[in-house]
Amino acid sequence: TQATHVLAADYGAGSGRIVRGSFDGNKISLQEVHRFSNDPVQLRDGLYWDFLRLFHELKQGIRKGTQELTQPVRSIAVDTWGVDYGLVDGAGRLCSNPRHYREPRNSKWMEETLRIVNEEELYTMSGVLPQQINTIFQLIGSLRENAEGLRPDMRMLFMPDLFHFYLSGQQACEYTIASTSGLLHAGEAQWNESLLGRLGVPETLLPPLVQAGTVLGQLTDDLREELRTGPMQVISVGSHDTASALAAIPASDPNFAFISCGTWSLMGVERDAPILDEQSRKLGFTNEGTVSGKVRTLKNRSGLWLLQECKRQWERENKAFTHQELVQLADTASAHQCFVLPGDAVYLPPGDMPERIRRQCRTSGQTIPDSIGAIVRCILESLALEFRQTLDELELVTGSRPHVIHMVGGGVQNRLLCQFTANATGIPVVAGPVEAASAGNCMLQLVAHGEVSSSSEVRDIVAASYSLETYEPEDREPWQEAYEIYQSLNQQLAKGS
Ligand code: LRH
Repeated sequence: TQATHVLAADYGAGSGRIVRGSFDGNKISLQEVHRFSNDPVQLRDGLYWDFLRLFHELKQGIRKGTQELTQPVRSIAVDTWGVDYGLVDGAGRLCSNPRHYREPRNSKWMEETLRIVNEEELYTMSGVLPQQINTIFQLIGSLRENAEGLRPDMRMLFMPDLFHFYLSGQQACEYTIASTSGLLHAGEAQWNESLLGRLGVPETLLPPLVQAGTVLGQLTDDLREELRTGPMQVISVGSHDTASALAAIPASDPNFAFISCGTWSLMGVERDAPILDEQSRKLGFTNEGTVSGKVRTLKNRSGLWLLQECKRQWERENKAFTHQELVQLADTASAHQCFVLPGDAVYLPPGDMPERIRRQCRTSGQTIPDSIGAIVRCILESLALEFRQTLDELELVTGSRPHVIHMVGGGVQNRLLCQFTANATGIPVVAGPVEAASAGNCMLQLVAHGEVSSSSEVRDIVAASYSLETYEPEDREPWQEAYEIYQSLNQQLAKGS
């Protein structure tokens, strides 16, 4: 049988990749055709994404991904990190490079917005936990500063929608990426007009919403000519990377929790309806959309970000290590010496992470990690303990304890983290696939082509296509003790802030 080929572009905050997915009717196989780093650029007035470079890389990926095939590539779809957007004018010109969610000014705009609509109300209206990175706060900032000079012909396009626009000429806003914004009605694919009205956001800014799996159009003639490719559809899949990753979770037991672990760690469960009560807000849960129009209730926390930033800092100090080397150093370091709170706001901006970690250990009266291995171990153990805490809290807000944790994303390559997570939570961790977002992206395109019928078939195909590894819990007692220390650290730091 002949395979169906599709291209998936998956942009993370740290790196991007273009893969070609080939489906033989039973299994999907992914081939990475292009990979690149994603380097935000600090200008005098703020932190930006380099959209032009990112679009250039997409073109290179299309060029490489369509070469030497007997069967043409049928379609392409883009998924990206959440919350960020660009503005385009009526002539389709990009008004400025999109801003980066790590921009410190966002905390000011969050405060300003919460003076108009308070935290409780915003949460129940939108289902999205107020966090300074959210689109809504960034948008209020850009409207108030009016740096781009707002005009009635302008449209706001989330990052994946922006790529899709320059690929196909079509403007649309896909539900899962819009669900990270705080601008929708909780759990629904509908702009929240009353909220927009109160905040003074013109409705003309927002493009029409579409569901994941919508064929937007064709690759433009200009691009086909430039890249020397045949016709190719442009499809909106779960264009939020976390939505695509969740679509590809190879779960057979419906009572599962997921951790999508990359720069961020997103941990939660899939549900029919959002959870909007005070307890879930106070515990820090948010509700975002899934590719089947449902909801995932999850915590959006720092993931490998701390480790990535430490690695960068050590490189600046001429101590370059690969991720695998860092994990080996951590493996031989002593266990349970000190912990940090990876989700603490001090870790949000880029910078000297080892110093911030040492400082948090020092101020909380713990052993100060004095070697690279000790710092990496501290990060990995702390992440696992954070997962344990999130699991307990998920049980509180949903009333049921998951039987298994499915972990996907780059974090899966970190075997120590997978094992620590099983140990800390006391339930098995099924690890893989690493490239879940790309796999979910490809699978949704196949659904749009009618080659795969349902989201459960998507999961079965992913399960059949990858060899997954299960980590059983070990060393329960020391991990329980560590968890108690972690919890008191949490209380101590909550009091201090
Ligand atoms: C992960 C992610 C996450 C958040 C963050 C901004 O890549 O998409 O779900 O939205 O980026």
